[in-house]
Amino acid sequence: MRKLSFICIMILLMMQSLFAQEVLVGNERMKWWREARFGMFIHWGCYSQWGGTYNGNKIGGGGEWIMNRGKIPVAEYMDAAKKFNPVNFNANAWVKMAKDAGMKYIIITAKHHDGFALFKSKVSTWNIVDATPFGRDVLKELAVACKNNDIKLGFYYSQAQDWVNPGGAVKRKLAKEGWANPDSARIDAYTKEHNGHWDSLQTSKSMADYIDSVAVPQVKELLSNYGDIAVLWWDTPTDMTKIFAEKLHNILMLQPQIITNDRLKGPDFPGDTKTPEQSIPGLNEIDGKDWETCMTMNETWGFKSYDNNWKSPAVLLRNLIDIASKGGNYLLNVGPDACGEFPTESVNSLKIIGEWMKVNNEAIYATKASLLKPLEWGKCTRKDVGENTTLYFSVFNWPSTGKLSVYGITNNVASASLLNGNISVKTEKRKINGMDCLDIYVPDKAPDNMVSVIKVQFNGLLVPKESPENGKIKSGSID
Ligand code: JFZ
Repeated sequence: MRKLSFICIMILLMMQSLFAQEVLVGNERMKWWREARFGMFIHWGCYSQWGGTYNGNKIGGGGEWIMNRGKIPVAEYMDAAKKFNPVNFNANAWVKMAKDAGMKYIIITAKHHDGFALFKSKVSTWNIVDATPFGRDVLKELAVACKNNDIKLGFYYSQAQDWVNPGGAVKRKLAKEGWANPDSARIDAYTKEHNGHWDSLQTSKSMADYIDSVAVPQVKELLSNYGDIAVLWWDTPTDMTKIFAEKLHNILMLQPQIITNDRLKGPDFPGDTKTPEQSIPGLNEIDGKDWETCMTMNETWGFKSYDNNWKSPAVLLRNLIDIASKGGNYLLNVGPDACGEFPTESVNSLKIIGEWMKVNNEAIYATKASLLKPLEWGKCTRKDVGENTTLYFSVFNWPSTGKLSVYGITNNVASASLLNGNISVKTEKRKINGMDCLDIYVPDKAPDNMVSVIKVQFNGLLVPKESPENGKIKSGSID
């Protein structure tokens, strides 16, 4: 009996250490990603040349969905690629814009739902080298430029939906756009009959054929021919089966350090990161898993010539800080045009964010969620340095009273300064109704016009008296 329990304990201990090793490997793999906090998403393909317009009609939805939304026949869509010639494409210029904005990685659509590969592929001629006059492997050039600039490169790959390579999945629900007389009964009947497809070429093979002859070999090409790949960003699991997902997932072994997201199939393939889209989770939604919010600068991922609903640089910057304050990453999208250039508004926003980052990036990189309750005047990120905590207060609404108050911190302050200009500021601790309050005295005028950061170094590790979960810390507020 004693022998048996000894064996049981040994087995348990072994399992525990195996598990610990696994977690350690995961943490090691995620390290750069967790420190990066800011990346660039690029949606680019032959859909970019349509710019959101088909036969003179403005087509709804993202520019990259035009083939589906417009029900463009496969042959017609492929024919148009013979004019796709983005002669102004310059990998170094793109990478430099990302780097100058303070971004640490780039994820580009290696293949979106229209099946068009931005790389030379041996298994489908529907790729930028074989199907366009441009004839250059864009991913090759980007891989070199990223390597030279110390930027990580990741690939978005639409593993299931493929509207051109036969057998690829097509989202079932049909949208009204592209129909001469949109009538929901007719659309429903058509959807039922055609299962979402609009061209017989799409159904000329089975999805299993497509997975084996296109998706699997292309992912192998992507993970073999472009050096170290940081991220494989799957998208839309339409009609994925467990077998399809396993085949694709297994290829990731080619790049043991690779990070993947949660869009391969569903909950049984969670990947490493959650992918909230176009939204920033609330504090109560953060569950300890790594997450990355992807977001457009206007309202489309792929280029649309007439989408002018641009978020301001200040909104984009505040999103980045909000996300960092909750422990996530910001994957901010650019949709280059048919010439291979970023829209002017995107270039401008990236530049402005980059200027801010030059001064204030230590409030972003390698920071963690602050654990403080929401502040009324800004956001807070945190770094634990050895045995001490540093907090970075990003002030969105500069106080007219010359003072910012933060509640619930008992630690003494070692130093406090504005990041911009490294100017020391005075702080004072007091009790208000039995609650610890830290007052930070700031100049009348904010040093930055969008967001100013105050860095406060504390003695000891900061443990808020009450955690945000039990909701007892009073919000920081301007007194
Ligand atoms: C997908 C794509 O269809 C789209 O074109 C773009 O690439 C985007 C980043 O990802 O769109 C989605 C995917 C998932 C959700 C919404 C849109 N979702 O889970 O709500």
